[in-house]
Amino acid sequence: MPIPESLTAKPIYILNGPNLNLLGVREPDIYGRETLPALEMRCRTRAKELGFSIVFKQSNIEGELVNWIQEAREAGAGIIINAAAYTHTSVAIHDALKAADLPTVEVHLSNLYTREEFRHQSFISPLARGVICGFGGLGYEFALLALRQILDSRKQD
Ligand code: CA2
Repeated sequence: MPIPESLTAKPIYILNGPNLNLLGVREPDIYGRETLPALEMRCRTRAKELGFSIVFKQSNIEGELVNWIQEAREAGAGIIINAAAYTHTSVAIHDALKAADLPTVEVHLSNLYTREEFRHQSFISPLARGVICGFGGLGYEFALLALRQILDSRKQD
């Protein structure tokens, strides 16, 4: 019996950068009250509805994020990344995303453009298919929907 395509398809890697493990615990006025495990559950639910499996990771270590991007290059169908503060500093993450050459959506919980000027610069945006910021955890769901459309449109090509 053939295995359904949704079970064989490669996962979407959802990667989260430094301090996002503190979500819901500190600074709720900026980042909301949703914890990272709750955000992961929200992503899993939405991903399942869209026929995706996900790999959901968080690290405070730049090199670990680079390693997961390299893993996604081999094993993933797309990347959703909130690189947190590394967004504004990391040439290493930029280079890894360039090498991965996968459809990538950059997500931020807060609206970067209502915040300090240093948050207006991103090393990731030039490599992303799109950028979503300011919608809290809902932005991750928007990103999954965007990747569904991008990957489906590729299948028809
Ligand atoms: O808005 C976002 O998602 C950010 O990527 C969050 C980063 C920030 O450096 C970016 O400029 C925008 C910071 C993540 C820190 O998360 C915390 C969560 C709760 C308490 C403290 C920090």
